[in-house]
Amino acid sequence: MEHYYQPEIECASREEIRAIQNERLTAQVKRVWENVPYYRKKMEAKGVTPEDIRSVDDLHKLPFLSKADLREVYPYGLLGKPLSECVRIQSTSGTTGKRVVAFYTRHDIDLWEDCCARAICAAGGTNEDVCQVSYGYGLFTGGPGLNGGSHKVGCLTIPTSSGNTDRQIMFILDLQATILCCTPSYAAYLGERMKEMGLGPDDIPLKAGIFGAEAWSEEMRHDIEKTLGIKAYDIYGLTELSGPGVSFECSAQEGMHVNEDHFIPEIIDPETEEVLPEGAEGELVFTAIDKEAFPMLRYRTRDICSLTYEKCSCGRTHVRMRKPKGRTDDMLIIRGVNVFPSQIETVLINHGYAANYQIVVDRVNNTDTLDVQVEMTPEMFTDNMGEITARQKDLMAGLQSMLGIRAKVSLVAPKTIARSEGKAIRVIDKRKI
Ligand code: DLL
Repeated sequence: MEHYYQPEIECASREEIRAIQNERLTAQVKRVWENVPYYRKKMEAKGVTPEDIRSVDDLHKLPFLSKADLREVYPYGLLGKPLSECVRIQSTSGTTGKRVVAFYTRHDIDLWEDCCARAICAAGGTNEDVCQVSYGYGLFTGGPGLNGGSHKVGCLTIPTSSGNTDRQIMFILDLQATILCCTPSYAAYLGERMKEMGLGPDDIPLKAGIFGAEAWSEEMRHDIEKTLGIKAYDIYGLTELSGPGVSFECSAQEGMHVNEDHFIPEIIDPETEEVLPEGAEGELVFTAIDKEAFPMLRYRTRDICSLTYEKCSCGRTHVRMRKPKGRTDDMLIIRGVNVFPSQIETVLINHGYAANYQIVVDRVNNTDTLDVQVEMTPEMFTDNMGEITARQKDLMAGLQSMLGIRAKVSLVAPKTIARSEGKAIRVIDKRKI
C-alpha cells in the first residue's frame, strides 16, 4: 500500500494545487518586490510589477535568476528576511567561483524537512524503520535535509555522514538499518565493499535507498538494487531551493514528483529562454513560492530534463520530472557533438562494467579527444591481451553507436579509479585547464 506523509497535499486535485500556487506565488512576488531590491530592479528593467502577476499563468513575465546573480550579490543580496529571522545557512561545494550561500528561517527548515519526509514515506519509510543518513553533514544539504525528514517520519536515524566505509557497514548490520540515504556513487561503493566482505543481498538488512545529488543512470540503479537487495529511489534538489526533496520518486519510479505546493517547475529552451510545452526537454527552472529567507523566483538550475502531468499510479498528483540527463554545464561538446556522461555510463553498465569510470577529454592537434577509462570487474580481470583487446573493441563499438563519435577505451585494473563518498567526479576536461 502506498504510504504518504501529507496525503491531503500530495494527492490534491489539480485545481487545489493551482489555487495554492496562485495564492502563494502572488504573495511571494509582493514580498520579494518589497524586500529584495536586487530582484525588484530586475523586474523594473523588464517592466513588470507585482500587479502583473495574478496567477501561475503570469509566471513567464518574471525575470530569471541564475548562479551569476547569486554570485554578484553574495552573500546577502537576495535575502528576503532580516538576518535576525534566519536560523541556518547551507552552502554548495563551489568548485567554480564563489560558493552559493543559502539562508533559512525556521519556516524554511520546516518545509524543507517536510519535503524530505515525503520522499522517505514514498520509499516506504515509517516509524518502524532505521534510516542511515550517509550523505555529508555540514554545509552540504544532503545530511541535514534527510536527517530532518527522517526525524519527521519517526525513523530511528543514524547520522553517520559520509566516509569511513567499514564503519558504515558495521552500523547497517549491527543496527539493522532498513533505509540508506547517500549519493548513488557512494551506494555503489558500499555495495562493492560489502560484496568483498562476502555479504550478499540476503545478508543486508536494507530494503530501500534514497539516492541523489548527482546524475545516475537506470542501469546504475539496477546494479545497486541487485547488489544491496533493495529498491533504489531517486531524490533531487539543490541548495538554492532548500536542498534534497524538491522532487522525489514514488513506488512507480517513473519520474520524480515535484513538491508543487512549494516549487513551481518550468522547462525552458536554454538558448532562447522560451517556456517549452509539457514533455519537451530543456532547462529546468524553479520558482520557490513560500520560502522566506531565500526566495528564488524563476531560478535557472542548468539541469536538463522534461515534465509530465500524466496521472501516476501511486496516487500522487504532483507533476513529475524525468531523471535529469545532466547539466548544461557538464554536457561535453566533442568534435561538435553533444555528449553527456550519463550516456557513457549507460553503455558501460550495459556491457557488464560497474560505474567505476573516468572520462578524459583533451585537444590534440586541434582535435578533441575522448578517452573513457573504465575498470574491469574482478571477474573479468585478466592479463590475456587478446581478451582485453576484444573487450575494448566491443566497448568502442557500443560507445560509437550511443554517441555517434569515436571514443578511445582504456580498460584498467580493478580498484584503480578513486571511489567517491559524495558526488563522483567523472570528467576531467583538460581543454579547460
Ligand atoms: O545535491 C542536494 C541534494 C542532496 C539532492 C542529496 C539530493 C540528495 P547541490 O549540491 O546544490 O544540492 O547540487 C545541486 O545536483 O542542480 C543537479 O545538477 C544535481 N542533482 C541533485 N540531485 C540530482 C538527481 C544537492 N537526483 C545539483 N539526479 C542539481 C541528477 C541531481 N542530478
